Amino acid sequence: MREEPADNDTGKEGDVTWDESGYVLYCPCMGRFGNQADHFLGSLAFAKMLNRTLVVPPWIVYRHHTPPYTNVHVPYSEFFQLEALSAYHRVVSLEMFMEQLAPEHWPRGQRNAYCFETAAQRSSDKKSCPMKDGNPFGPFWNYVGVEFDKSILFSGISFSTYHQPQWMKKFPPWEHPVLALPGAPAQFPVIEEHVGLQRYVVWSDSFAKEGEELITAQLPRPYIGIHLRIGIDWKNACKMLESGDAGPHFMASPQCVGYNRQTALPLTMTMCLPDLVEIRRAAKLWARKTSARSVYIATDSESHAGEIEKLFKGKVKVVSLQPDLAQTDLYVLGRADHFIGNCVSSFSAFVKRERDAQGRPSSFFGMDELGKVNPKEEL
Ligand code: GFB
Repeated sequence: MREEPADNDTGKEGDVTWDESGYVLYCPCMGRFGNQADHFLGSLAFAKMLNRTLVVPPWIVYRHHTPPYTNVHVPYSEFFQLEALSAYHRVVSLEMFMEQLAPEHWPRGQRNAYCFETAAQRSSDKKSCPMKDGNPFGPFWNYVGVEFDKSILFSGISFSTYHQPQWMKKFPPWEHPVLALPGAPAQFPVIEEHVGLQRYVVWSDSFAKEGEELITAQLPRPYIGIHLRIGIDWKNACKMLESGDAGPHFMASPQCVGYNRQTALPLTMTMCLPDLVEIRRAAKLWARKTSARSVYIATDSESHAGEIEKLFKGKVKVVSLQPDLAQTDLYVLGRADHFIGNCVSSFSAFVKRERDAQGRPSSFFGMDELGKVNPKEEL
């Protein structure tokens, strides 16, 4: 990973100038926040590898059960500092790119889409990139009023560093200034080499301020943060482990079983979908080890707050806010004195990477060696 400071700070929201080295533009069209964050890190590295400015997309938030009952596109800088990314590489927000650069440098009529030949096979003429087919693709490009004029197909290359020379040769910036892609030019989950890029993903001052106020008001330290990914979609996903087809690498699991398939630890059902026994065990263990005074439970469904409260016999405060913004949970989990995450979830992975970058300890359900606590042992 090359980490010299970027030479041209386009991360600041002000006037931006055109970068002759070109741009990478993509739709974060796979999965929800955690998936999008994994893809973002890989895309950042890809843009740096090609020495092109990364056009930072908004987060796509699926608000289909609560108002406004549609996709919401949240600019990156609502949650994170765009300028913090500039310490790694040149970036510009998609909104700024469209407002200040596209009218002159990427005008209507000259907007090329780039995609794999295999992706174009799905289109009716088999020659067009499926940039706007379906949700979230169509709404994403509509958000910035983009129609594509022409498709440029490629094959035999991947987004890895191995193919860097081919990308440079095939798509020189003077002929192809804006590489607009239907999806992230990155793998999921994020590859090991790019995990450390999380350090450039820094909470915005206003979001951090709100988060700190919440922690001060609600969570006496030390506190442990717990991520319960136990909702119905997750239960269905974890069922794939029962058949044994998934193997140790399943969604975000390389973060805990190891990135090398040959040496990866087994992935168990308890790691994917901890039951109440495991949740209680881990909560009790880590609360005791950290002398926790409170426990924060972030959840995609039920919080089990009552059961966890009982475990501590009223000696430890148990808080679950179920906030409107999932990022509030991410912030509070990130700041905990200890974090217990779900190894398979990319939502947990975001928290784990941030905590690693800041030297804070984490563990995963179903994994700690220390887990062999005598269940009769009281706090
Ligand atoms: O973040 P994410 O990609 O992580 O998607 P996974 C899970 C989403 O569920 C989050 C909500 O972005 C949140 O919107 N969610 C999960 C939570 N846990 C919590 C929580 O503790 N608090 C709050 N507030 N919200 C993948 C999906 O999820 O799971 C894929 O991205 C697919 O699309 C797969 O559905 C099965 O990696 O956990």
